[in-house]
Amino acid sequence: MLKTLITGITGQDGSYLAELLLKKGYEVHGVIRRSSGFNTKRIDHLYKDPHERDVNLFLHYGDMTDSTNLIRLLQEIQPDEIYNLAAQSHVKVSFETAEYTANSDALGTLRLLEAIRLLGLEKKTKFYQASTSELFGKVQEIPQKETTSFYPRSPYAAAKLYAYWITVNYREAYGIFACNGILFNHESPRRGETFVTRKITRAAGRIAVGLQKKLYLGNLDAKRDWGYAPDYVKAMWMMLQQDEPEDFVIATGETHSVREFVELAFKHVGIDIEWHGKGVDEKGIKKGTDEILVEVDPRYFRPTEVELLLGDPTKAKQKLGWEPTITFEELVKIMVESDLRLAKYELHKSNFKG
Ligand code: NDP
Ligand code: GDR
Repeated sequence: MLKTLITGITGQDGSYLAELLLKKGYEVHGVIRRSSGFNTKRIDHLYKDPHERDVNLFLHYGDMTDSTNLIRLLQEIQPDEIYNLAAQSHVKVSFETAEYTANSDALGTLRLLEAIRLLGLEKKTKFYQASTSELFGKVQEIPQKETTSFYPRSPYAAAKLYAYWITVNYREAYGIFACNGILFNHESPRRGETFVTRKITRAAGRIAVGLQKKLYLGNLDAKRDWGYAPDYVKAMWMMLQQDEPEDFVIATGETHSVREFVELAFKHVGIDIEWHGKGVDEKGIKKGTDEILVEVDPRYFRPTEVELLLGDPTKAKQKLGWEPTITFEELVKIMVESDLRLAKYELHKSNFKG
């Protein structure tokens, strides 16, 4: 039975990847962080009591900032594949926590690669690095592909740039089967609630049932190539099944603005939005009324912004046979429907409390 270690298993991608690998018959090990609250809600449905039979999912406490912990985990598990998904992954937050972001996202990747070397696992353990379209940052070329030059625009992207290159370097220097998946934005009902897509679909659901009045957003003009997370974790696995380790862009090849996402999400709950004003004064108004549902709040602006991301997934299609299965319209619908159900449940709970 193949063994895999997933860092960041409690995150959006980690949870979908764990599902995929368990279905494929892997023994899955995941790193979780100690927290004073519950942080395993995305994987609770996969977890079985270790005393039961046929248990294939094992969780271990750890942290990307703790070298000895990572070394010990690799020594115990001897994984055939590592998926390094753990990261402080919020771009705006990285401006506030730049040093911590570099420690976990950049040095954390180095720590794992060094652990592979130290334990002599170079020929056994394949390594996937969660690289990002944020590496492209300030537009150099459209669409962005594997050969497009990088121009990071945040502490997060700069940390991920180091992680990208150290992964390439350890592949070239020590022959480790290591791949960078340069993944463009991918979303789902499990997306963290402070990323823009989920923030919008949560608000659409809550406004529709009367639990919220307004949605405050930052830059409405930003454009992203948004795909569906379960499609993207499949690509991660496919990369590690190749004969040779390589880096791949994973994207849909379509780009849409935050404004378009808002319009479509609200349409799904029966609300037509009309835009009035410009820049920080722009407002999204419910058609046929004077009800302001969306306002711009500059606190959500970033000191340096990535204005436009559009990926070219041709290499992934040709070499991996990977293609996205969910369109932008379908993605918005999946997320809104899920968040509308959640809002109705919240409403029911609040009525019940009286
Ligand atoms: P999430 O933010 O949903 O999940 C991040 C995961 O990393 C969580 O499990 C989190 O644990 C864990 N984590 C954070 N810091 C540490 C640390 N210091 N030590 C151990 N674990 C830590 O991210 P996604 O699932 O969306 O993304 C997965 C990876 O892919 C990330 O590396 C992200 O940067 C990258 N990426 C994401 C894209 C996207 O659009 N989603 C696109 C391209 C790249 P906890 O639950 O305890 O917070
Ligand atoms: P991003 O995702 O920065 O692309 O990083 P996010 O959803 O945070 O922002 C996308 C764009 O929307 C604009 N925006 C807002 N963003 C947030 N979070 N909140 C707002 O209120 C808001 N209003 C407008 C942002 O300015 C930005 O332009 C995600 C993360 O998953 C990274 O880890 C990953 O590497 C990249 O995607 C690819």
